[in-house]
Amino acid sequence: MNVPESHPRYESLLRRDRLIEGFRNGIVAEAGLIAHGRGEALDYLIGEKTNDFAEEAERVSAFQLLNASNPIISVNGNVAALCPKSLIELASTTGAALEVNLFYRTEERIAKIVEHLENFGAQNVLGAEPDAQIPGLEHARALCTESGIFSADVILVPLEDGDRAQALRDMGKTTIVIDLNPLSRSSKVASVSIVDEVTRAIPNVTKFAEEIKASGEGLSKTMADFDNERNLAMALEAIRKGF
Ligand code: PTJ
Repeated sequence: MNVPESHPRYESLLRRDRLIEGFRNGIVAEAGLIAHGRGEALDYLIGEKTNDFAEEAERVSAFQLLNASNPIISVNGNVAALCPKSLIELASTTGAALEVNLFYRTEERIAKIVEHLENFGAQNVLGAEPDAQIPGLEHARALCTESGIFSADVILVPLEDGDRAQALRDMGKTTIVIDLNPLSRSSKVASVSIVDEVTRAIPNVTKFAEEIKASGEGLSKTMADFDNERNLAMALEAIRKGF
């Protein structure tokens, strides 16, 4: 990209560039470009920064992932293109496994995303050989692995579609959704909704997980007090008021 780092929209332009490149390399779905545009508009409205409500949700998410017995990070085309390194860092800090799981599923795209993550140093990426199904969804979107998403107790699903987010909740899992839209069905059905841009949110969750591990904190007051509905209401209020 020929835009200097001093450009006021550098970060945003870099994200676009990564998605376009991901699309050309067969990682990002066509609809992924559209989905990102919607996210950009909402990010603009929350000031293109991590707000207090998002930080609170990110901290709670770090607790949830660290306290899980089988934490999983679900990876789609957009997230793989936008922040592969941060995904791997979060997985290694929290002991979570990465599983590629796509809305617009093709075996070819799954293989490319697995390879892309491996090129950034990921190991044992799940998803290419599904052997289980999420109940309540039609065939392709239901496919997952038994040792990964199917048996996960805590699952991070960035940019998830509402149906699957609901189906995962119905399985009794703790779901953490990252979505800039506080009104999306995914945000509404999640146990913890992070209303923040995914490239900011994932490193923040890692940072909080590192802090929690270093301090040896147990179940903190932050977690006990967390109310997802109230947190979403604060995000909506921030969008309404403008920044
Ligand atoms: O790679 P696939 O096949 O799994 O497909 C991925 C997409 C994202 C195309 C698919 O899941 C999809 O169509 O998603 P939706 O239903 O458009 O929802 C995407 C949500 O994520 C929207 O509410 C967007 O506002 C939000 N969003 C988009 N980009 C970002 C984002 N949230 C946080 N950070 C972003 N960068």
